Amino acid sequence: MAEVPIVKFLEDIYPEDALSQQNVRWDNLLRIFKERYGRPAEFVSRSPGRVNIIGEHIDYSLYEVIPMAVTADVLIAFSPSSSPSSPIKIRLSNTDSKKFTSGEIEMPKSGGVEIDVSSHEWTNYFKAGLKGATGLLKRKRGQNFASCGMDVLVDGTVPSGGGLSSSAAFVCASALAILKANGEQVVDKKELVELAVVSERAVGVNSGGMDQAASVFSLRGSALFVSFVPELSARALTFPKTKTPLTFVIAQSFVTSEKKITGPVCYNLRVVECTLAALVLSKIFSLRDGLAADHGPLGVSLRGFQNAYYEQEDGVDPSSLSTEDFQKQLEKLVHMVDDYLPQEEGYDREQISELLGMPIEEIEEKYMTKFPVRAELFKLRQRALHVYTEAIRVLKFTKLLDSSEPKSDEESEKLLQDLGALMNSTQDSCRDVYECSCPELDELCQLARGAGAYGSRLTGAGWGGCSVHLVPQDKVEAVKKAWNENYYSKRMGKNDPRLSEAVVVSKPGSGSCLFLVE
Ligand code: NG1
Ligand code: MG
Repeated sequence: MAEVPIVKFLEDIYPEDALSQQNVRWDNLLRIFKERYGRPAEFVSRSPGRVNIIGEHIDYSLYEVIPMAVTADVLIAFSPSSSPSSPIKIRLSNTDSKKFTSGEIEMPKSGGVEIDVSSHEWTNYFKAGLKGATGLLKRKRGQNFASCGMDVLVDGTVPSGGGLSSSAAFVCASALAILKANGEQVVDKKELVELAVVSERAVGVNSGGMDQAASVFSLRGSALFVSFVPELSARALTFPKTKTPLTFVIAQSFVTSEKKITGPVCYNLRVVECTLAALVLSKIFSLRDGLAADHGPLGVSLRGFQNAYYEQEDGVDPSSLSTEDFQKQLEKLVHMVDDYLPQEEGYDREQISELLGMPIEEIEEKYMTKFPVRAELFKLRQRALHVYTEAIRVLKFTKLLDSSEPKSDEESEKLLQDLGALMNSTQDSCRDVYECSCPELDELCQLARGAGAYGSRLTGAGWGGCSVHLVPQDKVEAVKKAWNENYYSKRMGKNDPRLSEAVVVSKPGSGSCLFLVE
């Protein structure tokens, strides 16, 4: 069991070059807490944002992904209330009180946190964490459990709507704060991730578990290989030493990703399309027992289809599969999708109903009600093709990172090129097959490659937000220059404050922790 660490020094959280800035920030946080609430904060919970290196839009199909935490994070300073009150009160404010207005959450002793998803309030993410943590404590301590009241001050440096998962960082830090305030001595990382995934779904996006896993599990200096089957787990992936050190550069497109909208570009629609693709495939191949329920967001997944199909056809036990055989299975699945889901233009509700032998109403009720989607056509072919090919790319990427250290300059160069090529293919697939890029992200990638990046792609949900680039250290300046001259300067004024956070050279950061204020 891996526990969320309790730390006493900022050195345990941040890289050396970030320390002086972080010291100022933390002092500020603790000072404002005291000013606002008239008493000191007892703890700070912290959870970082993440960048996804490879494995895009496949976490909710239960395929492995490789994200890493960034230094930017959400801090929550808090102190539990000393005396019980009825109703229970949580006072909530943000260090940036102009942008985020303070609020108060009142809960009856019987529990029950109301979240008005339509309001898009920043406090919803705190409520989501509160709901999840309360649920966990009810299971552990009995249904009568009610959270204590508390004072809370939030400070976030992860840009919101920017593809670095500010939402997951906020939900994880909130849940962690609630657990600690209510006296949990140790917090299990896996439990925290699992509850944060479910919690975040309560605020309107039917997400996979990558962001929360990256935020909680990440270890400084390495990327994270996250698996969702047979159960959630994560291991550190270290980067090989290459001649020119491997650097990941993150560039903002400053296009806000509106992934919650219900139009054809919406995230939830992709989840529906992948789920329907899995169901249709399992019908086509007459899976004996249908498609078994798994922990995909809508109950069944493309990974579930893979396992069930090979179990039925070849009697293969998925848990004892070698990586090579796993890859072969995926390659065959790509051909199967190509043959059996031929319709480029998509499938309408009637066709899907016919293929599944299920009335349209039932399909809508089961898969399109909790998170409504608005679409005439469902592109089952393209979505399944992206998922299976992306799962292969993740396998290949992992193999490269796991391989032995390059022994010569040529080997080192080849390794970087191979890693970059996989990232570039992901971008192509996201743009053309999964349709989750946008012209601005495509342009940032083009410019970076032209200036020496090995690989460039969008990161996160896409449709805006951030891009990530594998750049040799000696080309970082050239890449930045290309963006400044051809992208940023054309879109924003020289003095636009956002420019200071447009490009970040990111080192893999550490995951969630609790800080004891002394
Ligand atoms: P963003 O929008 O970048 O936080 C989303 C999902 C992830 C994953 C990626 C695409 C949420 C909270 N997260 O990330 O689970 O599916 O898109 O790979 O919605
Ligand atoms: Mg998010």
